[in-house]
Amino acid sequence: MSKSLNKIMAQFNVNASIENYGNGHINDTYISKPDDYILQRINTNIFKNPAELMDNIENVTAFLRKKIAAYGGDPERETLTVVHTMDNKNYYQDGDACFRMYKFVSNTITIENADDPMDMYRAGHGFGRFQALLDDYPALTLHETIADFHNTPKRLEALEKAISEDKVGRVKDVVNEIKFVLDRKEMASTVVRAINDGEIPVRVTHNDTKINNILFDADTREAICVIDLDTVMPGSALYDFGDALRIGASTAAEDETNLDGVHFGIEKFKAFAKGYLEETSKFLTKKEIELLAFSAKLMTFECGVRFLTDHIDGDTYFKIHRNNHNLDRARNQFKLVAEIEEIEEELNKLIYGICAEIKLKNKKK
Ligand code: ADP
Ligand code: GN1
Ligand code: MG
Repeated sequence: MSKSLNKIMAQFNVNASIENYGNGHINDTYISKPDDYILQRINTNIFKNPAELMDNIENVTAFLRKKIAAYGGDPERETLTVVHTMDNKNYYQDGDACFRMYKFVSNTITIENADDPMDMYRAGHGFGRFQALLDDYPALTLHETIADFHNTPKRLEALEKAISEDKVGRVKDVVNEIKFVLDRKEMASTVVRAINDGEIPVRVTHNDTKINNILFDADTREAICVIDLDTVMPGSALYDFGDALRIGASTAAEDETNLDGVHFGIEKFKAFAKGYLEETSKFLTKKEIELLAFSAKLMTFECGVRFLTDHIDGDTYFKIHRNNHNLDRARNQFKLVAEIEEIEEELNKLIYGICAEIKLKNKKK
């Protein structure tokens, strides 16, 4: 592979060949051969302060490592390990480019789209445990790596700005999608308002809980390690719960264009919620529980808004692999939002049913 990447690897004292890896939309990921290390080029157009970002990751993984050791887990497999450069830095800067390295967590798989609700149950445990382990981490000591990341009203403002600028002349082709968003403008502020009013707490959250951001054990399929920690910041548990269901509960990929095949799977929602609540119901507040089902709708909506904005802006943020890729993604997300609207009450009942079951089980113990 590229000679210059080999030079970068050498900065981390690793001499190996290297290949492209992973399906992320933001960073460039490579794997060493033999597969002992992951090298990533941090997307510094998006993450403007790599030093602060790596500071967050080092601190959070160090905290997790202690907790994992305390419960008898394996810190080498259950959280990421940052590899330092030869001069003991946690990333290497080569001109404008920034690279970091992690130990490769072996014998694991990633799942792009869960077909089996049991995988969603395990994912729910994975992200729920992550939240639980970080429950006593001092949230406000973390840097905000992307300002207002899940501030949905601000995401709408960005869309409105993109529409008014219409930089690449695409607005005329997306009037239906724009209308879909503007018709739902009111719900956008629900979580931000609840945080500002002190109705729901600020917690340490992951903020990008796509199912492919968990490593599952290749043999047992247990969710063992939460990865992609760039957006770990102060946030709301609702962001993590909702965002995980956005693709996790869908019957199709995020960019599926045949919308007849894109549905919000209730069984997968239920399975994820059960796993997540088994880890978190003891500390989530009443208001958070009340908004869990809503958060799946909100986070799917927000991501659709971001894809639509990027399409209108000329595809400058998310990696695209074909024409109209961001528009396809946006339409896919809006199809899911429309479906969740139809079943939101049912989803709420499922949440309360699961909470009651967990309470009963804990009483019997
Ligand atoms: P992005 O921000 O671009 O999504 P990720 O950090 O999620 O990048 O990494 C992309 C993919 O690389 C993941 O989905 C996973 O398959 C793989 N990966 C990342 N880190 C590790 C690791 N430490 N061990 C094993 N696989 C990893
Ligand atoms: C990006 O990095 P990745 O592919 O896990 C994005 C998320 C979006 C997601 C949509 C930093 O996640 O917020 O929900 O794409 N990450 C960032 O698939 O913007
Ligand atoms: Mg990722």
